[in-house]
Amino acid sequence: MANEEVAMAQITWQILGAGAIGCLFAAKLKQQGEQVHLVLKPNKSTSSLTLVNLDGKTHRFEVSASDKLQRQASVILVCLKAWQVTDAIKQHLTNIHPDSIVVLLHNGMGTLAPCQALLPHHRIWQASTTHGALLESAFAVRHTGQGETLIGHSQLQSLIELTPAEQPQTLNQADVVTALDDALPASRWSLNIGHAIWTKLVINCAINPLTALQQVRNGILAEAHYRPSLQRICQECCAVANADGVALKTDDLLAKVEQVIHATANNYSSMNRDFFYQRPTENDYILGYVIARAKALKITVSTCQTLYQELQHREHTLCQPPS
Ligand code: KPL
Repeated sequence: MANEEVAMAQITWQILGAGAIGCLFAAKLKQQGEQVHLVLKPNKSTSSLTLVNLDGKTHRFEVSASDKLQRQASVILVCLKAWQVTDAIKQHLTNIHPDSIVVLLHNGMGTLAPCQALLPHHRIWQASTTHGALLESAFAVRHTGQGETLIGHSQLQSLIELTPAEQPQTLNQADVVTALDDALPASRWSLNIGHAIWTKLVINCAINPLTALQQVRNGILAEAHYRPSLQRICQECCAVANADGVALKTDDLLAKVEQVIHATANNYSSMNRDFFYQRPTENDYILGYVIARAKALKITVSTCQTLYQELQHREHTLCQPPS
């Protein structure tokens, strides 16, 4: 076979972040025979990953892991908390190969612009997943809910994609999405990733703050007295998204939020757990992002603002060392 007929470039996956979603993607890719490297915090190490699949069967995989990104063309899946992303990219900057594709896969918004500023010539994609995952212990993940993963890039990034002469296309969209879809279906390319990311943002704006402040499971929000608050949050976010050029409808969003509340009724939201364990939350990248866009677009978002401030106050109080 002639060289140019080699259909698919070998992908190396580097996963930044070993939380539930990072471990799920790493383990599923390993299960599919993909080459995976886990990039960990300096004080962490592992040589294996455990995966409990939806059918209840447990699998264990050997995995390469270190605190360094390997400098080679790869797909870098960023599965960190939103507030960790920019610092992590700065920290690993010199090891990011010019041909690597960076995929941001986290809750919240607001990391794309700083990442683009740090990596102006790289392909930076965004992804959103509805798969459920639970980290049962370090590097041991349970796949708790079948979902889908959408991947795409902003219009600015498509300019980079459209200049093949400048962009050595060692990996292309189809290779990456096919490999992901084989490992963790359903995964697909989205021509309107902004829509998916904003929809997930609104779901997080509705569910995470209320479940964190009240310290309740997601399912409690199905009680009728929460509906007006959920509706106001959806309305305010929708106005901001629309003004930002993303076509969303309040009723559709509310229906999506209710669907996620039912599907994850027994779960604690990530912000609920961050509060519980007194860890920093993603408030600035969830409600904070909506409020920042609302301010720039001169839109009033009083319910989001009140919740944001309440969370900020409680987070600050919780994180104070005891006197
Ligand atoms: O993404 C989530 C989170 O907890 O961060 C939801 C969808 C709300 C599920 O709990």
